[in-house]
Amino acid sequence: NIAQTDGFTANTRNWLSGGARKLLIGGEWVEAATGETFATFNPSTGRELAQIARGDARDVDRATRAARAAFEGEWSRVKPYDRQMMMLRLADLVERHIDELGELDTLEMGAPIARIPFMRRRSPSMLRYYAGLTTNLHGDTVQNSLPGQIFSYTTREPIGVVGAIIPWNVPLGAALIKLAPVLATGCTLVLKPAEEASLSSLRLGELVREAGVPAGVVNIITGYGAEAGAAIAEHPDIDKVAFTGSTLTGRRIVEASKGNLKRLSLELGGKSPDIIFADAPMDAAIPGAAMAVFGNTGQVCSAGTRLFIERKVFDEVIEKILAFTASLRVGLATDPETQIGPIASERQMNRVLEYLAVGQTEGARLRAGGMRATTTGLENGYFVTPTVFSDVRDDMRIVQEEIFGPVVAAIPFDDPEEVVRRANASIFGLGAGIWTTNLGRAHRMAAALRSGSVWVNSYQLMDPAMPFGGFKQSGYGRESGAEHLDEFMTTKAVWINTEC
Ligand code: TXE
Repeated sequence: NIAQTDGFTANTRNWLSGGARKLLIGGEWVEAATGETFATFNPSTGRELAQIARGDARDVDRATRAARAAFEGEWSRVKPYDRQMMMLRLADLVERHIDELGELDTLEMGAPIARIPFMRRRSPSMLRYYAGLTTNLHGDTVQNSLPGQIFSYTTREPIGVVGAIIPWNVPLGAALIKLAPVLATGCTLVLKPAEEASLSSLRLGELVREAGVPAGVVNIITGYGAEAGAAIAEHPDIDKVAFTGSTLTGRRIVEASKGNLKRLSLELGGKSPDIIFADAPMDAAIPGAAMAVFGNTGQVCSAGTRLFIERKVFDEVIEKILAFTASLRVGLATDPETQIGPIASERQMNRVLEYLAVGQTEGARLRAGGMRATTTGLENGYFVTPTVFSDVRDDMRIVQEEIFGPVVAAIPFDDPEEVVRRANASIFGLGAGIWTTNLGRAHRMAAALRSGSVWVNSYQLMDPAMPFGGFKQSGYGRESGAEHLDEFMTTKAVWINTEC
């Protein structure tokens, strides 16, 4: 395994050779209660990468007790200013160690190594943005209409112990987007990374301790969804669950969390429309629309998977999209030239391959890709060639269901009202793209599309200061932006009779 990491930082090589990775509970790295571990794999090669502790309900319970004790103890007395300082220290550590963190995501999830410069800016910025808000959290003094001298004010308090269950498609980013508001608001955390991609979360856990965050504030339980994840959703002493993942699992979490009526935020799946009008700035629209779905090998919840193209330019745009797609370099995630890495796991690759078969059975016309890539050097990894379908119907499964792979369905349309209706005809509502040089139309479309984010002449732009989340079955609650903090806080109303 170490040979695969040639060219990587010495820290990554040493860290990976450090034996089975443990759970972080109450500031200590400990084995799972059962002593069991599970294997995680490098999707570029199919080879085992590491053994990781297989946490279950008992470990979640231990972690929740540690998180509760920290919430009620030392952490509750840490001033917002000092939490801010810890977050800024952590942001510096994340920036300093971004090569290692990025390399772990490359090795374990298949994110192309070329992504690291982007991560270097984005990852610490999430912590820094919320650090900035930490000292600005406050309630209000409120005028009331009661007789007498009654003074009323509100305070905003941390909700308590947060369980965060995250997916494997953007491992470090998903961990940071949950961790930053937890630290900012003074909550404590039980984090469960996805079983396919736990390593960068575990390395982040070490940096959290190095930044001086007290023991028990951040606990990390690795393990399977049905064991560790379900135990978090059910646990009676967890106050809130922040979940990112499939709509199916989100629904299970809603059911499992009913026992203590946990607060929930759900960032779920999508089947986002990306709409190219005939007057689009084509030089930007062609690569933009292709990467809107092929970026991160299609494993993005807001990927632009339904590509609507105005009929009069349909053939021309498709030809250009096909040419751009053919130019994309599919390769090992560790190769700096790679643009499209592997699918993150064998399970996910098989799911994508099944959809490719379904698309052809349903009668869609395959224009590019459509198969596992098995060229020399890639044959043991989980590679799928970027795939373009045309001649689809709106009711086909490949047009309605989230595939979560590099697969786009191209669909002609004739007028704006029609495309709005068809774009909105989905159970999901996460992202949407519009490519046009008509400013008025851009605004009209942005208003009419039922989705949490709309990108005009761009796609997938994200920033810690802008909210991200879904309409309809893409979930509820927003991540990023100042309102994300509301999800982690609760309001107390205080009444003082000042006549006594
Ligand atoms: O997701 P899951 P999977 C979609 C995508 C993909 C499909 C399946 O369409 O093809 O989901 O992927 C944990 N109680 N997305 O199976 O199950 C699990 O351990 C509590 C979209 O990987 O949602 C992991 O940590 N937790 C998505 C996390 O949930 C449970 C990103 C996500 O896994 C659990 C990923 C349970 N019963 C997949 N079962 C997005 N919106 O970005 C599993 N988990």
